[in-house]
This record gives sequence, C-alpha cells and structure tokens, in this order.
Amino acid sequence: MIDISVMESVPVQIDAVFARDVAEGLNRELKQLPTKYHYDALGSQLFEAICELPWYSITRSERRLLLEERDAIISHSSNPPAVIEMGSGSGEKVSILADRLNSMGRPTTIHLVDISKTALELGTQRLGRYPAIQVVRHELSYIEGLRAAVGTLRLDQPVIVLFLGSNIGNMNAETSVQFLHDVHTELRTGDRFLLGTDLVKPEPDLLAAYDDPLGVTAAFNLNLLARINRELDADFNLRQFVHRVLWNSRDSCVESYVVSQREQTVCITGADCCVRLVKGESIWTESSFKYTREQVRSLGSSAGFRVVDQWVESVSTFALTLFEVT
Ligand code: AVI
Repeated sequence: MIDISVMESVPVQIDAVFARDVAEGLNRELKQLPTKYHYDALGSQLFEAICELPWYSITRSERRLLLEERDAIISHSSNPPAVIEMGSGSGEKVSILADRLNSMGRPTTIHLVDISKTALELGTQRLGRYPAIQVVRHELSYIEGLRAAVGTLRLDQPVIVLFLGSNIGNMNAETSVQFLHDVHTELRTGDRFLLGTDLVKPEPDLLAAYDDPLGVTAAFNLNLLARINRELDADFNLRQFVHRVLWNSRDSCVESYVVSQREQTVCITGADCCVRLVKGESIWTESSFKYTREQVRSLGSSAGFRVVDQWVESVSTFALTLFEVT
C-alpha cells in the first residue's frame, strides 16, 4: 500500500493491485474493468438489494430449490457431511442446509470461504443460532479456502462443497472449466459438489434482470466508477456515464457496460494514468453467462465429476446440479 494525500487531512490508501488492474483495463483497446471490484461495502449492499428485486430471480429460485431438495443434498451418507461454501457472502443460502442439519441433530462443521471479512462475520453470526453447527471461516480466495478447509477434514468425513448463486456465470468459458478442474483436484473420492447456475431464458427477462426499472443494477454498476474515485483518487463524473446491458446470444451471456455520454478525459491519480473516452464508448464491467441444463452437466463431467442429480426451478429456470468425485 502506498500512502498518498488527496486533501491535507484525508489520506487515501492506494491498493497497488487495484490501481494496476484499473490502469491495465482502461488502457486496452476495448476498455474493461475487473468484475470483482464491484464488491466494496456499498457494492455488496447494492448486490443484496438486487437479490430482492422482482426482476432478478436467481436468489429466490435457488432458495426455493435448496429448501425443497435439502434432504437429498445432505443425506447421502450415514455420517453428517461437513459443508464448505465458496463465496459464502452473508451465509443466507448455507443456513438453509444448516437449519436442517441442526434440526436433525446431526452435529457438523460448516466452512465459510470468502475474501470479505465482513461477509464472514455476517455468515458466522447467522449460523451462530444453530447449536449443532461449528463454523470455521477462511478469509481466502475460492480455491485456497477450499484447500484449507479440506485440509482440516478427517479422511472418513464426507463433504459437500457449495458454489451457488450462479457465481460461475461471471467466469468465461475457459476460466470456468479451469475452476471446476481445480475444485475437482482439491476433493477426495466420494466428495460432492453442488453448483448453482442460471439457465438461458427469454431475452426480455434477462435484460430486465440486469437493467431493472428501479435502477438498482445501474447503481451497482456505476458504483464501480465511484469506488475508483474514492479509492484511487480519480475524477469520473458519474453523471456522464450510463449503465448498459446487452444479450450476447453467440456466447450466451448478458454483458454489462458503463458508457461514456460525451467525449471526456478521466484521470486516475492513484493509478498514475489518464484515459480519453469518445462519446458512446463502452467500458466492459461484467458478463453473466447463462447455460442449458446439458451444458452444466457436461461442464462438470469435463472436469472429471459424475452427475448425481439435477434439480430445475421451472418458473424462472435455474438449476442446482449435484456432482460427485468418483
Ligand atoms: C454475482 N453474480 C452471479 C451476479 C450475476 O448475476 O452475474 C452479479 C450481478 N450483476 C448484476 N446483477 C447481479
């Protein structure tokens, strides 16, 4: 961290990796900003709000499926499984399984993996109401956290790893295949992996989910520029950018952008660069991939998993797919 001062009394801590990623992305021919930087404190709250919007169905569909299928998900062995959730956020989804394990009187451990300390604290608090559940937190990236959690398990203890919320949808085809390979490598024979994926649906539904009429998703996206202003001492004028989404049917993803409303130059002092944007120029910020049921199954199979079961929520088309290491 380098310490600079924007105003005499307000020092700004510059995260060198964030600064480098922003400079690198904005200096590309097709400008882009890494998706993961949406999630500062305000961005995480805006995302929680998105999950409650009537147009964004992922969270509700997944919650319904987890409630309906939790017995099938957790009762494949006589020993209660340890649960590891990668990207646990506030722990809301894993608590659906915790609630069941607790009421069945099956004491076990739930490992929460997240890079956000705040998220881990929220998750621990939420799971604290279940006396049969011991919580272990891992403030690490997905795979590092998974490795750390698996490293604590007894050899005979079954485990179920969760990767929910269609988080995989924010990875491109190449990265998602590599990611599932990495998950598979960390697990042992008999271990299970539950993957939540949003499925392809009509284009108007997808566009409304990512460009809601209340403007919450627009705020979530534009907050990325506000974060760069705050943390990297930049001068994006948020009123000169708009949120735009499009459905890319060839790659099967919703693409999100912030689009410059006029010709302008933006300086990011903390990243030591200025960038020029023409009127109508887009900065890519996120892709949200949508799958068919078959694509999800073959994604897991190509990483070496066996498909155990797949449950589909038919109203808004969302899938939970359960895989096993053979
Ligand atoms: C976290 N992720 C799966 C969300 C998605 O659907 O791509 C992030 C999001 N972006 C806009 N709305 C929700």
